[in-house]
Parts: sequence; structure tokens; C-alpha cells
Amino acid sequence: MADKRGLFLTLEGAEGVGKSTNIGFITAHLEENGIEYILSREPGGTLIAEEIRELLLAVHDEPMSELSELLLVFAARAQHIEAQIEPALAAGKWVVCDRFTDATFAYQGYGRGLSLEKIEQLQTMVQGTLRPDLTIILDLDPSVGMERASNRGELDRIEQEQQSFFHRVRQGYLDIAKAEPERCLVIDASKPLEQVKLDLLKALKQGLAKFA
Ligand code: Z5A
Repeated sequence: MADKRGLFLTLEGAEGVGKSTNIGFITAHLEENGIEYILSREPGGTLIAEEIRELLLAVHDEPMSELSELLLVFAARAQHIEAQIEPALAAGKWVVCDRFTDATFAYQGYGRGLSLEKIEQLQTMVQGTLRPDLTIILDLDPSVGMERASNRGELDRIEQEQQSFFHRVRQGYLDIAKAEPERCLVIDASKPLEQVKLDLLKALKQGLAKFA
């Protein structure tokens, strides 16, 4: 085990906000500063968790129950934490993750309307005390996000939801950020990419200063 545990950074936001694009700016910053890290994503991050991801995103003839969806998200997370996240943090590496449990509160909680208390119970069962140290939330009007995302081709099962679903997801993220301002930094993702990058790096440096 390392002398100092690594930090756990997560990037969040609704569809097409630019997470995949912007996560590279975060890892480039860590590399410039000689910080050892692993990059991962949810759902996914390990062989088994990636298989669960496929099951979650594929369009099936049979509708997936909301409870199945919630439990599958946490099943993938349990695997991801045990096989990837905890060992990396314990070895002193930082973990940069594209989505984590805030996505469950936003999508399954606010989006689907599942009980936030039940999600909290699962969070405690699966994660114990593990929480991200810093979370960057990219915020964007869902209609712009869906337009950006749809340029990439076929929509997956969750992307096929109605606009109203993504408005609730966005509100979920904004509520989480309001409730936990120390951990969550919100970036306006509607600006041109160069500006989003500058804002993100500024927020990242400010957010990390308290861990120095
Ligand atoms: N999910 C869930 O329901 N519950 C959970 O607990 C978890 C997840 C963990 C997969 O996530 C799904 O899982 C997701 C939530 C659900 N819902 N769906 N579907 P994902 O993160 O893999 O998939 P995603 O949300 O669909 O991400 P994405 O579509 O890949 O979007 P993105 O990474 O945020 O966007 P991007 O690919 O970086 O950018 C999209 C396009 O916009 C691209 O062409 C960029 O060049 C462009 N872009 C980016 N930034 C800009 C700016 N600033 N200006 C103009 N254009 C831009």
C-alpha cells in the first residue's frame, strides 16, 4: 500500500455534454504534473462491468425494468470498485472516471423517478465510504447535447429517452452540485470547446488546491 492514497476524480453530465472530449484535458493536466493515474468509465471499466454495460445500453425486444437497470448499474460498479478503483487508489494512483454514482442519482433517480433513498442505500452497500474527492459536472441544455450526441450515429437504449427525461437528469446534476458545492464544480459546456477547456482546467486547479 502507498503512503498516500490517490484521489478519485469524476466527470459527469447528461448526453453529449462533451465528457469524452474533455476528459483528455484532465488526464493531460495530470501527466504534465507527473501524477500517476488510471482512466476508467461507468458503467464499465473491467471485463465483467463492460459486459454489464452492453446489456444496459443494448435495445432489447423486452423492456428492461427500472429496478433491473438500477441493480445492473450497481452490479457493474461493485465489480469496478473491487477490481480497479480501490486497488489503484490504495497504490497511490489517481482514478479519473467518466461517470460514477452521481449518474445513478441523475438518471435512475431524477430521470426514472426511482427513490433517492433506495439509491443511497445501494450506494452505502456497494461503496461503503468510497465517494469521489472531486466531481466536474458539464452542464448543457439537453436539446444541444442530444444534437451533438446524435451526430455520432445510432442512439443507444438510454439515449432514446424523451427530452423531458434529460431535462430531469440535468436538474438532478444541478441539485447534486448545489447540495455538495465543495465536491462538485459545474462548468458551462455550451461555450466553444477551447473556452470549456480553459474553464475546466481553472476549476480543476482550484478544486485540487485543497488536497495539495
Ligand atoms: N448511466 C446511467 O443511467 N446510470 C449510471 O449510474 C451510469 C450511467 C454510470 C452511458 O454513458 C449511459 O449510461 C449514459 C448514462 C447511463 N446514457 N446514455 N445513453 P456514457 O457516458 O458512455 O455515454 P454518454 O452520456 O452517452 O456520453 P457521450 O454521449 O459519449 O457524451 P459525451 O462524452 O459527454 O460527449 P462527447 O462524445 O465528448 O461529445 C459529443 C460531441 O460533441 C462530439 O462530437 C464532440 O466533438 C462535440 N463537442 C464536445 N464539446 C463541444 C463543445 N464545447 N462545443 C461543440 N461541440 C462539442
